[in-house]
Amino acid sequence: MKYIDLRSDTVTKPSKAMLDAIMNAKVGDDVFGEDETVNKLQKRCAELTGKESALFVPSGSMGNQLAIKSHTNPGDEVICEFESHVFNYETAAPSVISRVQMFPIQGVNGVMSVDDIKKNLRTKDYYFPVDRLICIENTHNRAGGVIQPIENIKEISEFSSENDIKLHMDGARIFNAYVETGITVTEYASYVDSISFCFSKGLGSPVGSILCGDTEFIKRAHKWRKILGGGMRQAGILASAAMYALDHNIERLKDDHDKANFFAEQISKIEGVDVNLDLVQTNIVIFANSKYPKAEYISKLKEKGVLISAGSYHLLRAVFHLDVSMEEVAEAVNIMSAV
Ligand code: TLP
Repeated sequence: MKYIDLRSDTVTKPSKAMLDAIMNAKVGDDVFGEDETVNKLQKRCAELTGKESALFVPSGSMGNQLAIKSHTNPGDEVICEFESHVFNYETAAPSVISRVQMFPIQGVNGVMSVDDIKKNLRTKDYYFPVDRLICIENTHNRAGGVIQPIENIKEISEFSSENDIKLHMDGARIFNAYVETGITVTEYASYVDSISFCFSKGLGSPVGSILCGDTEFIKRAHKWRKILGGGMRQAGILASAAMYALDHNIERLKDDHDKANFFAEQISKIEGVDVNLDLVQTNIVIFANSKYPKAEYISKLKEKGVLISAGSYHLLRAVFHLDVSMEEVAEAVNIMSAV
């Protein structure tokens, strides 16, 4: 059966044109720093984010974990949002790799206010851990692709510099925020010490993410990438796909947002389906269905050819990407209505 796959924007397969770019990639051994395409990509991403340096990494998770490792010392504390990817979906890696304590703060739809952070900030008393890093996620996955308001980012940025705390942005889907708000990635990145983003989500590459920051930070991350076994040799094969994605697949993300909006509006009319349309800001739709238990509903839809994934708690998630057409989205809506 051909499925309409809405589980994630990670499920896309490289297009013919992207495969051609891969075939023509100039490669070398990146562990020796000799892969031309990786070097070009890193330079381009450093420029794009206005940072001194960038490091190509296999995954968004590794980008986040290298950021945490390179900003902190064991025993430090990292403030993050309660529903963040780094806290929920990275297998407690901060406690294993960086030996830090995560301090999750409940935000509103994925957005932590500076007041919430202030309230929870540790004093300098010796028995407290040191608050060394704050992580924010833009767009916020579990909240449903919610964009962090720029004023909020600015406030957290000012607060963190005043308190000598580093700020990392998990920008796995930062280009989704950009196409919607018009705020450039350079501007978003200017408020944080480090930013990571993924080529393998809406941008449609098969593998790869990037971590950007200052030179000393990236040097530490580079060493830790090697320690974690992330030295990738002829990684230009992957970097060429990432370059292609940056050239061709950014502006089209808006189409994915249109599909998400259409889907959300349509399913909101189905009895038993509950979706907050205000939170559908980019390419993710989080919704609830009161008619069936979650797992049963997912498997009923699968039987009819639609794949969706489980969101947090009782929630369900559908994600829109370049491998699903508007016609397929309409078809998915029809199937959901029938089910
Ligand atoms: N998100 C995946 C799953 O892990 C949930 C998805 O299907 O959405 N930051 C954010 C905000 C993410 O959404 C993800 C992946 C990552 C980091 C990690 O990226 P990868 O999967 O490349 O390690």
